[in-house]
Amino acid sequence: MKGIYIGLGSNLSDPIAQIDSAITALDAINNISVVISSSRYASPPMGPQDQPDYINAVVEVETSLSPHELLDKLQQIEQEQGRIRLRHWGERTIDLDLLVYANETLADERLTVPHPGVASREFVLYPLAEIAPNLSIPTLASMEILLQQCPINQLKRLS
Ligand code: A4P
Ligand code: MG
Repeated sequence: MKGIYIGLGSNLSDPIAQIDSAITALDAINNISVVISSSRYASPPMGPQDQPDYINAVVEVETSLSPHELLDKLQQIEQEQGRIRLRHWGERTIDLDLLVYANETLADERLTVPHPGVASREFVLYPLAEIAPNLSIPTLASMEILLQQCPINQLKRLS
């Protein structure tokens, strides 16, 4: 199935390389192929300001995996890349979010799809719109309206 979108974000340990290797790892998984990838985008952190700026991107994948099976794979990649080699264990170098899974909507203790941040986070919405300008996201307004309602703030598309 196509129409499945994954958001990637990193602000530690060479964020661009983290994004690139997560995309390579995704594509290398059986039953997942990356169809298209957005540009990389830079933005100041949402949340605590005493942390580095983020790099974000969105990819479309084609997969036969269910939403929960796909989340398992995303979390595996997070675990493989998710720790820098410092004492304080657990510093996250990559975040992988399942943004949209075709026309499905679901909400349980592990997974909410569409991801609740899609419409309000410019660093998710703008890269998504770059690769899927006409996407219709279940329960949400058209992409055109979503973009109008989401200020781009200091988001920068990297060349
Ligand atoms: N989960 C539920 N739904 C989903 C979904 N659709 N996709 C659950 C992925 N996971 C989903 O996630 C916590 C749990 O959410 C998972 O175990 C899964 O079962 P997490 O990523 O481990 O938790 P977190 O890092 O604490 O997430 P939190 O607090 O939601 O933070 P975010 O949303 O990950 O934000 N600023 C910029 N500019 N760019 C960024 O990318 N990212 C963050 C982290 C903060 N500021 C940022 C950015
Ligand atoms: Mg996450």
